[in-house]
Amino acid sequence: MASKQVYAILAMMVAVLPATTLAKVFVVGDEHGWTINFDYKLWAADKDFWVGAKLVFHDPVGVHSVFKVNGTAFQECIKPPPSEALICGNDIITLLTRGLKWYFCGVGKHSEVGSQKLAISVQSISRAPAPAPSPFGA
Ligand SMILES: *[C@@H]1O[C@H](CO)[C@@H](O)[C@H](O)[C@H]1NC(C)=O
Ligand SMILES: [Cu+2]
Repeated sequence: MASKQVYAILAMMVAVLPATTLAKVFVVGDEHGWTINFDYKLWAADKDFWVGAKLVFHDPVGVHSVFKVNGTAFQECIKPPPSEALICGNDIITLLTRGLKWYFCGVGKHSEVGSQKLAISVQSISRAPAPAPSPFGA
């Protein structure tokens, strides 16, 4: 029966989920990339960031940049020295520790006016539930 197949497929998907959430690579902004006038708060809202996951910023050199900053600098868009910017065009950041992380673009007023800023909360892997029965409990 068709419904049995559907259940079988659903069961497989649930079984695969925990493994895929662990070493995940997030392309920030997905196909929009790292740019102005995109809602990164909304983008981050439905995602779980675990220690070990990677963030990829598609930040064209000379157009955008990435700064990792503290919460105060994030709120007030205080730019660190330019030497601290990540400007390789395809910056990959591995999330090494749990806690809140803040990033913004230091070019022009992209952070202040263009809302080009990303705040995420990284969770520790040791707190991840065991592979069964459901990754959505906590
Ligand atoms: C946050 O970052 C800003 C800009 O780099 C710096 O001036 C400030 O001292 C930092 N605040 C804390 C609490 O580290
Ligand atoms: Cu920018």
